[in-house]
Amino acid sequence: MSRVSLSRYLIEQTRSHNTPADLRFLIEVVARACKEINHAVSKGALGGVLGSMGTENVQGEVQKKLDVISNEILLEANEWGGHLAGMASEEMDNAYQIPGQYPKGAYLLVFDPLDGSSNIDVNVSVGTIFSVLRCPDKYVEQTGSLDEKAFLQPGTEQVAAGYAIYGPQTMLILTLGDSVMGFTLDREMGSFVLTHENMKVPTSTAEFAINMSNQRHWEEPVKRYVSELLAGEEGPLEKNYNMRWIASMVADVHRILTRGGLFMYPRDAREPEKPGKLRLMYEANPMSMLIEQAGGAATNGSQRILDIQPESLHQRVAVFLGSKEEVERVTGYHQG
Ligand code: AHM
Ligand code: MG
Repeated sequence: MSRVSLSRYLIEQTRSHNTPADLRFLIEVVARACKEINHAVSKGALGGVLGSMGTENVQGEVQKKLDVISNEILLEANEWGGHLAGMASEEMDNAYQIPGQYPKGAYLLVFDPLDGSSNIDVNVSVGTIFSVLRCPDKYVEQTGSLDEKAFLQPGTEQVAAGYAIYGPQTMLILTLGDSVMGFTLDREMGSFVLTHENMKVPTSTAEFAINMSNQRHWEEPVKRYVSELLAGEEGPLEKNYNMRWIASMVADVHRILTRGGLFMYPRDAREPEKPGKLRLMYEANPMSMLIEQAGGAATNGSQRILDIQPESLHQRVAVFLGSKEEVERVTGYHQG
């Protein structure tokens, strides 16, 4: 059987599902940038890319050299093609304006250039998460700067979302809104090949992921739920559960897309003014779209993540996502 490359898949989507040509081009450019990031990540110490920059991003987190390199790769790859009205990144304080000499397009690209970067120096999987929105007409300006409000759209408005995972295999996982497809990078040929068609999250699971060291800071519903998971067969759920925590959201979500599971990053009492650690626009929305497209669910404990109206670019959110039965159970505990 002939191999289906990402390019061929996208062209077929353009024909059969009327995927616009400029969206196809956008995904191709993002995929190319991910190959470049993969190259930089895989060089490790040989490329002199490990360690920190000695700077902090807008959230006050230490920036790794590879955070900054990955951000630049994505900006440079995407700024000139005429498919974007603007970009926003976890690593930049403000939205990125398309430089005046380049044409502007219909889409907005939002990304976490290197998620899980605290894992880089210890050689554990990291990844790039991205989300594509349409730029509302009223914000499309051919001159002048793009208003950041253009980005503040609920996750239901995403036209595409995905991530690249840089691990034992490098993969690109993509949804254009009606299924989830997984492509594996053929390192010799330099192309992404469709290897995981129509990825699905099983409805039930016996595996969960949470940073247990924060237990004492969690809210009551999460404390109750996790204590029931830990109680196993003898507890109210009458089932033994297994736990995994990679501390790279891409890697934890990838496991869930492969064999099911529940991922949780609840809000907690350490920083009460912040509703969780993860970012709505760069992490939660794209991952929630993928998980829902694969038959799973994603909430913040009280509502569907994709329905949340963002108020700011770097907004945080609590995240419960994965196999439907468990997401519904933990969400239910928040309700009563
Ligand atoms: P980052 O975008 O700065 O890498 O932070 C996000 C990461 C997620 O990949 C992961 O799920 C989480 O932070 C891990 O947090 P913790 O270190 O609290 O376990
Ligand atoms: Mg991140």
